[in-house]
Amino acid sequence: MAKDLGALNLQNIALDLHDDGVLVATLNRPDKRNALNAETVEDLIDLFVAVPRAGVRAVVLAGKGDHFCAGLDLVEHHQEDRSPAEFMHLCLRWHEAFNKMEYGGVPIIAALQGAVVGGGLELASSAHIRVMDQSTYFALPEGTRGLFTGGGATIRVSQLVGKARMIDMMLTGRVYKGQEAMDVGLAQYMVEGSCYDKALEVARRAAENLPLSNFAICSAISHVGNMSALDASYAESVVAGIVNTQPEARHRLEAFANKTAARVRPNS
Ligand code: 1HE
Repeated sequence: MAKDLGALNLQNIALDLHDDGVLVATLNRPDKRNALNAETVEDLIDLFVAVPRAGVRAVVLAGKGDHFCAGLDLVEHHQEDRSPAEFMHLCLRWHEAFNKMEYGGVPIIAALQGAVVGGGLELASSAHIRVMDQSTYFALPEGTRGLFTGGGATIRVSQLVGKARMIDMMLTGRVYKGQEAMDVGLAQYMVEGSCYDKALEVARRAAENLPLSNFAICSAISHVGNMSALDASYAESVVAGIVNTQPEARHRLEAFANKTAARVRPNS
């Protein structure tokens, strides 16, 4: 385990760092359907603060058991009987974790089986790529539970599916699964077999890219999306200036010029 990761004291996330630099991070509360209690949110912050500095080349974010994540720990929330200020501060911790993921510069591939609901969908939408299988289903049941989203769904889920679909999901409890979930943009891959195996394959492929290219892909696109077109074109130029002149890319360009590099083909 890389030094920064080995020092972590995570309570509810299991880590497995592969030789190729792919880190598998698994939510590890299957008895509670991986519901996000306050402790797990702190784990996510600690983990994704460490990941960009630990030499990790890509992350598979998985959930142990039949369900990826059941969202906010409703039992803890009920028992804590939080004040508005307390819950606001808790939501800010969720945002801290999810922003670290989205803007951290290391590709995160979510393997989504079973329920991906409420805050579980907010977590999944903070990853860069989502992989579903035949068991996966997505929902935002907050409306039916007398709640509202607090972990970034208004930002990320509405970006994925559009405002009108998100409002429908929240007003009616509508569930998306199968091809329809793919069609509305909730996932990029759907497999017959294990979403975990496919997520690992995708992560391994991403890990072959140069880290600086992945850093730009997994941070600049999100930052640029928050800017005016004028500032975005400036920022993109600055990022391209750094990434597209990196010495580590020279041999890849040379291989193309030599005609030894793979060409982009319809089946590649
Ligand atoms: C939980 C939670 C949870 C399960 N918080 N403990 N999220 C929801 O509204 C989803 C709520 N959960 C469910 O609808 C179902 O549990 C599942 C569809 C995910 C799974 O069903 P099932 O039949 O496999 O499990 P179960 O019998 O319902 O639950 C098993 C255990 O997990 C049980 O605990 P036990 O100690 O009684 O065995 C459940 O209490 C526990 N569990 N889900 C706490 N969510 C920042 S704002 C975000 C807003 C939200 O995310 S709203 C939450 C939306």
